[in-house]
Amino acid sequence: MAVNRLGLAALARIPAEARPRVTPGDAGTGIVHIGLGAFYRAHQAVYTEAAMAAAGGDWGTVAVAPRSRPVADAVNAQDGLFTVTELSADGERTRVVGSVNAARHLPDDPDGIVALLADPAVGIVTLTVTEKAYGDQAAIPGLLARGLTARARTGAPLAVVSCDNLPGNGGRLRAAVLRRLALSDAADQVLDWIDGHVAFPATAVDRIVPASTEATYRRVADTLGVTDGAAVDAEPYAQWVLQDRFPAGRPAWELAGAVLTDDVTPWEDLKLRTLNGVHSTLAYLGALAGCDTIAETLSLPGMEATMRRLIAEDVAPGLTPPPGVSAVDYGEEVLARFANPGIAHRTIQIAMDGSQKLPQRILRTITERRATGGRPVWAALSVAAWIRYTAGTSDTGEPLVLDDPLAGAITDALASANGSTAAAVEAVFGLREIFPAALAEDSEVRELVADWLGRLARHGAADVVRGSA
Ligand code: CS2
Repeated sequence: MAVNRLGLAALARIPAEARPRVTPGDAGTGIVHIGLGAFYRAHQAVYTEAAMAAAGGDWGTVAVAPRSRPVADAVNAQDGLFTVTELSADGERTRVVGSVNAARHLPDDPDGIVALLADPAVGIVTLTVTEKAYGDQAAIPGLLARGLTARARTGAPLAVVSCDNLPGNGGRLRAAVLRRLALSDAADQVLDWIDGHVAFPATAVDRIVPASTEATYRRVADTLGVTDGAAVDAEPYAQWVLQDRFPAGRPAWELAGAVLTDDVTPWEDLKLRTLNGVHSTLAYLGALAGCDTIAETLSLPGMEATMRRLIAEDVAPGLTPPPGVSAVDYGEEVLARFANPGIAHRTIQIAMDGSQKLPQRILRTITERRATGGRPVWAALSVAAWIRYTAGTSDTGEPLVLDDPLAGAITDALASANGSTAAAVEAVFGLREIFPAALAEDSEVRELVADWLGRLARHGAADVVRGSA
């Protein structure tokens, strides 16, 4: 039987419970999203669809792919539609999401995207562009600077919403855009207008969404009888906490389960340091031990106990979680989510861009522990695993790819150490873009990390973890 492509015409043949919750294309475009990756499709696109289903509003999305063209082409060939499959021990559930009106490929028409950012019908710009897109060399703040300059002429207010895993993500994005405007000699009127009319709310986002694989696409074809070139897999869990600053209005995301609040900080600290901190630690230890996925890594003897100690002894003491939430209970929930047998989240995917992730995920935990005189033993293991990972060889001698914007600097630092663990730690800690001076000069931390690094080199990650907790 020929399998048809997903699209408006195919919806009638799809079971009713798997169809979009809104009539696709009915809502006018009120949101521009930048970053058409798997995470966006399984997170913000789903929340916005649910919000429109509950309360309406012209909050259809034009989603922009900054680099990759195939996903934009697939979404357009499918009338904006794509599927999300929730996977868990209880089985799988696939459904079509209908909140995206169209996709655009940024390099094809940057001026068109600038015009879209200036369109007064658009009230919100959301972004999932990863940690490294906030630096001064990155293109996205420049694009936003151009868009806001054009928009200032219309005077229409806007919310620009970072959905990346960075602390104070809204403020960081604002600062990056303003730096770009300063370089371009922006008129004072533009800066004043941004001050009064453009909000950069902070957010904390959460859903485990691995990169799609052949299995993802095959599953959709098998269950719905259509092909979907933009299909994604996700865990059932999702969370979105947003600072409620939307000068041009917003979808009723709270009706979709989002938390709208004044202060996102306790949520983002809890999530970044617990979930993402443990995630990165598992990614480096697992990749060293030859594990392909996070779930496989977590099943190594002693691994769960080690992660529990990392959470309870190093992460939790320095956190002020949101009222009524316990960091240790949250950590248990995180470990259960990581064990989800349906989610094949690859260790090397999470290991990517460590230099951009370590500071907020692990180093802040170390700094907090040291501030009260504690010994961050388990967080030091995490740093040691990262250093050993960056050296490029797994415990079984397989090559490990260092996909990181600071790869050159890290590799040079390690080469200068000539194989000595203490020298390696000292050289890597000298990278000021990653390690703040106070932490880098803390000899107790250096010794802890060097000790773990030596043990990892001698015994391998699996044996070190088996014998440690
Ligand atoms: C992961 C995150 O890739 C990574 O670094 O830690 O993408 C993680 O899956 C999400 O933040 C979960 O919300």
